[in-house]
Formats: sequence, structure tokens, C-alpha cells
Amino acid sequence: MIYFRPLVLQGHRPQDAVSLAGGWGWFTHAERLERGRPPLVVPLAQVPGDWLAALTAPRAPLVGGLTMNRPRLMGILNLTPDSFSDGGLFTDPVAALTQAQAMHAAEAAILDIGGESTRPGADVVDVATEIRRTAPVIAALHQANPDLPISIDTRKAAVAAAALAAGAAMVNDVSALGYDPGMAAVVAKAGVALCLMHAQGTPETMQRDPRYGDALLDVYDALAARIAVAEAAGIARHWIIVDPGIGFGKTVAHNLALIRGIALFHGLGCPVLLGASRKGFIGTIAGVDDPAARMPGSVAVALAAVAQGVQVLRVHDVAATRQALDLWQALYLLHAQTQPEGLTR
Ligand code: HH2
Repeated sequence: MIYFRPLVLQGHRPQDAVSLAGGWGWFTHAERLERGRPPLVVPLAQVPGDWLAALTAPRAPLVGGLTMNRPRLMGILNLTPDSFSDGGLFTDPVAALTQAQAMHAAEAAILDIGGESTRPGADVVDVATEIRRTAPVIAALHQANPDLPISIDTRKAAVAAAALAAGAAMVNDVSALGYDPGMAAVVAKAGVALCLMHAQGTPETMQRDPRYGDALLDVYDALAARIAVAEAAGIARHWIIVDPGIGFGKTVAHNLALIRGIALFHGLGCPVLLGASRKGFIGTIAGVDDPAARMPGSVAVALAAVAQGVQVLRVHDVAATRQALDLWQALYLLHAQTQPEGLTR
């Protein structure tokens, strides 16, 4: 198979450029990728029509009218005792709601709430515990801020169903419907957004010698297959968002290849989400052990992703990432003649 990764730029654009996914990026060339061959830069005229259509079609709003024509922040709220960076900080519902309000005030467009750590080596949490951790906080948060979309970060159908009943509007499944056979039906019936994240293996074992033929192309193929599974289960494509799953069965080199090439995933025709915040590869490269001290590296990765048209950034440090994005937008987007509607804040 041959793949086409758009070489995304922003700001003043040449006349022959096409918009990436109806958003802020544009491109005039793509990288033609094929297993076993060196990459080749080709002009638009050599990008097949089906790839061009998928790469350029404006994306549907995600949840609650959340348009995908500017970068959006998804604030992370882990209601767990053992998450790798914020474990134990928000197990008290009052602390959780305070943190949620702070992320909302810092302009998180959506909150991702989880009750089970999926860090490498984490144990599975039983359904009742996961529901007890998440559903009451989602209900309280939804009541206080009905306009703030909430995503439930779970692999389990019953947890997703309880969260949706409590007011969540999106399901974030790090197993991409692969863990619980009942998950697809819950999402399809509710008609809500679904994040399909790539993982190789399960959290318990995934970091034991992960291997790929070509990490970028293998993850692309795997996500395409999971989209097909979701669609076959009755989940409309416009509800789906894809995520390469940084750190889920990946070495540092795999993570870097995926982030460097992330614009390829626009070819799947869905919004792209990146969750790199505070993750281990940032600590390894920057030499920072404490996950909470990895904000600067996380922000650097976030900006690299928006420069490739990534629509949703899943982050712990919402205010810091927002500030960086404001400056990035001022430099590269707001001055351009062809800025998308509604970019000005
Ligand atoms: N990463 C984590 C959890 N959920 N969901 C998506 N879509 N993408 C990700 O990269 C992702 C995710 C792991 O990070 P975190 O929630 O901070 O930690 P833990 O799993 O230890 O709770």
C-alpha cells in the first residue's frame, strides 16, 4: 500500500494550496510513503483523489458543537490513586471538581475523566470501583457546567454507559473497542463521539519489547481497521476521532516517529488527538524523572502537533498549553489572510 502524508504549513498560502481538514493548515506537497522504499516528496497532482478527499474534507464538530477548525485542549482529570502523574491528587470529589473548574477556566474545550490508570504495568480496576470513582463526579460537573463537554476515559462498556447517563458526551477508549465486546453497542446506541486510540498489547505488558515493521504505517493500518470495526457496529464516521496512542506499546523511537509523522493520520478522514502530556519519552529525552516537571517538554510536543494540524491535545497542564497556543496562533495564524472563521479569541 502507498500512503500520503501532507507536508503541512500555515500562514500565508500559495494559490495552489489546499486546506487540511478544513482547518488552519494547508499543503501543496505530500510525502509518498511505501514500505521498503525511501519517502518521496510529491506535488498535489500526484496525490490520488481518495487521499486528497480524506485529507481536505472539513471535519464535523466533535461534541456539543465543538468545531475542529482550531486546536482544542482536552484537560485530563484522573480520579485514580495510581495514575502516573496525577495519581491520588483528585480522588476526593471536592478536589476533583476544583481541578475541573480550573481547567475549564483555563479554556479546556473538553475534560477527559478516568477512573482506571492505563500506565505501563497498571492493574485492571473492577467495573463497580471505576463507576464509583467517575460517575458521581461527572454528574456533579455536568450539573454545574452543562455546556462543558465531558469524555469518559474507559475500556469498559458499563463504565461508559454510567458516564453517559451522568452527562458525558464522548467515550475515550484506549483499547479502540478491543477490550470489551459490549463497548461498540453502547457508543452506537448513545450516538456520541468516540476516540479510537492505538495500543499494542495491554497496559500490563505493552512496554515489554514492543515491535513494528514501520511504526507510523503499522499504526495507520491498525487505526483504519478499528474505524472499520466501529463503522460496522453502527458508529458513524463523523463521531470518530483517532489517536496514535503515545506510550502504549511503543519505544521512545516509535513515539518520535509517530509524532513526527502524525499528519499522516489525517488521511483516515477523522479529527486527530494526541496524548503526549508528561509521558515517559519526554522524561527520557529531557532527563526529567518527575512527570509533573515535564510540562515544558509536553508543550513543545503540543506545538509540534498543532503545526501538523492535530485538532485535539490531551493535556494535564491546560493553562500552560493554552498560553503557548495563544502565542503560536498569534505568530502563525492570526496574521494570515486566509485564517479560518472564528480563530480570533
Ligand atoms: N493516555 C493515557 C490515558 N488515556 N487516552 C487517549 N486517547 N490518548 C492517550 O494518549 C492517553 C489516554 C495515559 O495518561 P494518563 O491518563 O495521564 O495516565 P494514567 O493512564 O496513568 O491514568
